[in-house]
Amino acid sequence: MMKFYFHATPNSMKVAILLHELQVPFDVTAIDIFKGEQHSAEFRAINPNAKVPALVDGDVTVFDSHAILLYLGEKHGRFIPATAVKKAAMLSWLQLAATGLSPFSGQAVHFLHYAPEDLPYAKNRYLKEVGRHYHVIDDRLAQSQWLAGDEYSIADMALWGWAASAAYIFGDNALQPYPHVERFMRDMAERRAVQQALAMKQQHAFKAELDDETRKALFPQNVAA
Ligand SMILES: N[C@@H](CCC(=O)N[C@@H](CS)C(=O)NCC(=O)O)C(=O)O
Repeated sequence: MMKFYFHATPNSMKVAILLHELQVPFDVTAIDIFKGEQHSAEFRAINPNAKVPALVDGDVTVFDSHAILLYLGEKHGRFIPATAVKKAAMLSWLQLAATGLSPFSGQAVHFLHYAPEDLPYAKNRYLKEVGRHYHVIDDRLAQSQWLAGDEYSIADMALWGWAASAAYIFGDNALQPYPHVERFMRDMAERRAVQQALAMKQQHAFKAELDDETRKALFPQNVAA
C-alpha cells in the first residue's frame, strides 16, 4: 500500500486532499517536524531534502508536494486536464503556487512567527508578496470557478494548502480582501476530500511547543556550531 509521509502542514495538506479525492488506499506515516523526525536517516532516504510531504508507492519514491500531485494525477489520469489549452493553464497556476505563493507564504510565516529577531523589512517584503500573489489569484478566480478554468484540478488543491493557513499570515478575515479566493475556499470546503484531509489533522497528534528541540530541528542554521 502507498505510504504517505505527513505532518499537518500546508504542503502536506495539498497531497492529503488529492489522496482522498482519488479514494485510493494509503498508510500515513506521521513525521513530526517539531521533533526533528524529518532529519532521521530513514526519512532522508525517502526525501534527501528532509521535508514533508513524501510518498512511497511500490518502487516509486516521490517528494515535494507538487511533484507528488503531478505523479498521482498522471498515474490515475485524474485532476489533470486532458486538452493542451487547459493543461497549460493548470500547469501555470500549479507552478505559480509552487514557486510563488507557497515559498513566499512560508517565509512570511517564518519572519512573523519564528525569526529570533524582529526584521520589519523582511516581514513587509513577504507580507506584500503574499498579498500580491493573492491579488493575481483573485483576478483569475473572478473569471473562472477553478484555476485551470472550468475543471477542478491539482492546481486548486495546491492553492488550498496555503490559503487555508492565510490567517496565520494576515490574521482574522485574512482572505476578505480577496472575495473570489473566499468563494473558492467555500467551494473547496464542500468537497468531501477536503473535509477528510482536515480530519487527518485531528487523527495525528503532533508536538505544538516551539522549544529548543523544535528550533534546532526547524532552524538548524541558528544553532551555534
Ligand atoms: N517545496 C516543498 C516544501 C516542503 C516544506 O517546506 N515542508 C515543510 C513543512 S510545510 C517541512 O517539512 N519543514 C521541515 C523543515 O524545514 O525542517 C514542498 O512543496 O513539498
